[in-house]
Amino acid sequence: MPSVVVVGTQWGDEGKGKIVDLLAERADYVVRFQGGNNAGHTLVINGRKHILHLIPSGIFHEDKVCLIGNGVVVDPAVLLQEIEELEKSGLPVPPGRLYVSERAHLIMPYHKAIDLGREALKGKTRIGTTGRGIGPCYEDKVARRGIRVGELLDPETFASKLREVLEEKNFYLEKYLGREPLSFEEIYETYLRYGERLAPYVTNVSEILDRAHREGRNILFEGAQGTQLDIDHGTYPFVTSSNTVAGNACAGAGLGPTRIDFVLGVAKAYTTRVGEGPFPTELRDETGERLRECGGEYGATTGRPRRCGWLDGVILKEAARLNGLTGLAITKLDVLSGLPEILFCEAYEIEGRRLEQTPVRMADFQKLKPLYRTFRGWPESLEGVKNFEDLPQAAREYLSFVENFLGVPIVMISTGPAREAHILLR
Ligand code: 2SA
Ligand code: MG
Repeated sequence: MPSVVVVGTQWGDEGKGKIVDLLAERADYVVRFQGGNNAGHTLVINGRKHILHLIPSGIFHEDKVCLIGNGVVVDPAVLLQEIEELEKSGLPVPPGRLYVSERAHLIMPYHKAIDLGREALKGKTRIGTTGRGIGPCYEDKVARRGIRVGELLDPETFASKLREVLEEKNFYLEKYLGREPLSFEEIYETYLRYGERLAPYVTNVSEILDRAHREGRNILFEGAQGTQLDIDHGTYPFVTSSNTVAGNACAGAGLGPTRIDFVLGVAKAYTTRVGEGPFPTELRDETGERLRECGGEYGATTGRPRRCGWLDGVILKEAARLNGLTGLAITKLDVLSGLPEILFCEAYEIEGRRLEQTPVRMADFQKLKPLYRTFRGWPESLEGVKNFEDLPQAAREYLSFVENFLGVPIVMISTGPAREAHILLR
C-alpha cells in the first residue's frame, strides 16, 4: 500500500475515521487535504471515545507523521485546542508528529460570524452548515483575499492583510447581516499568539510528501465529508465548499496524481445526511428512527441528529466513477441486524423515466422516486465475526449484490465501533 486515498462515498459520516485509523497502522504519513473542523472523526480506542476535527486520525499511532495540507482551512484555535486535549489525555503531539502547511488558509473570526449570520438570515432556505466558517474561508481563498498560515508567522504581513480585509468584512457584517463589527486589535493579538504556538508545526507539506514518496513510504490521505458534499459533483448548493473527491488529494496536499496507488471509498451500509438538501432514500418513519438510534446517528461536530435512509446505489455508482474507486469499505453493517428486510435503491424514477444518476437541478430531486430491490434481513448480531464466510447468509447476499452492482470489490467490512470489530477481505 504505497499511497492510498480514503474518501466518503455518501454525505459524510460514513465511518472514515475508523477505516483510516485501521489503515494508519501500515502508513508512515497520514494527510488531510480538504475541509476543516466541519469534519468530525469519532474513534473508539481501548473503550475510550475520541473525536478529531482537524488532526488526522493517524495521531493515535505513535510512530506516524500527521500532515495538514494546503487544501485544508485551519481554525488555529481549534487546532491548538485539539493538540492540548490530546496531550492532556496522555498523547504528546510534538512538532515532528504533526505538520501544518504554510499555504493552508486560516479560518478567521469573521468567517464564523458570516457563516452563522447568513444561515440565520436565510432561515428556511439555509444550507444547514456546521457554522464553523468553512464556506466564507474558502470564498476568500478563491477571491484571493485569504490569509494563509504562513502569513500569521510574520506580524507585519499579517497586520496589513488583516486591516485591509477586516474593513470589508465589518462593512458586510454590519450593513448586510446586522451583526457587531469585529475588533482589529482583538483578532490581531489573539491570532499572533496562535501563530507563535503553531510556528514549530508550520512547514512545506508538499516537500515532505515528495520526499516520503521518493523514499517509498506509505502515505494515507484522509478525506473529510463525502462525495455528495463535493462543491462540483455533489447536491449543489447543499454541499460543502471544497472538492471532497479523491482527485483533490493531490491538489490539496501538493502531490501529483501519478503518486496515488489506491482509492478506497467508505460506504455506510445505509445512508445518512446531516443538514439540509436532497436525500432520495430518506426514511421518515420508524425504520429511519431505528437506524438513527441503533447507529448512534448524531453529528460528531454539532451533535445534530442525522437523517437516515436506505443504501442508495445511484450515489454509490457516482462515487465509484468520480473517485475512481479501487476498493470499497462497508461500515456499520451491524446496525442492519434485526431488520426484517433491507432495501437497496438501484435507480430513480422521474416522471415515468428511469434515471441512473443524480439530477443537476434541485427541483428535480423533489420529483424523484427511488426504485428499490428488497433483500432478506438477518436476526443475528455480528459481534465477533472476523471472516466473511461467518456472516449470516442474508448479509453475504446483500454485500455480494452491492459489490457486483458497483463493480468495485469490497475490501473491508466494519461490524462495530471498536477497532477490532472488522473483517478484512483482501
Ligand atoms: P459546511 O459547514 O459549510 O461544510 O456545511 C455545508 C454542508 O456540508 C455538510 N457537512 C457535513 N455533513 C456530514 N458530516 C460532516 N461533518 C460532521 C461530522 C457533521 C456534524 O463528521 O459528524 O457533526 O454535524 C459535515 N461537514 C459538513 C453540512 O451538514 C452542510 O450540509
Ligand atoms: Mg463525520
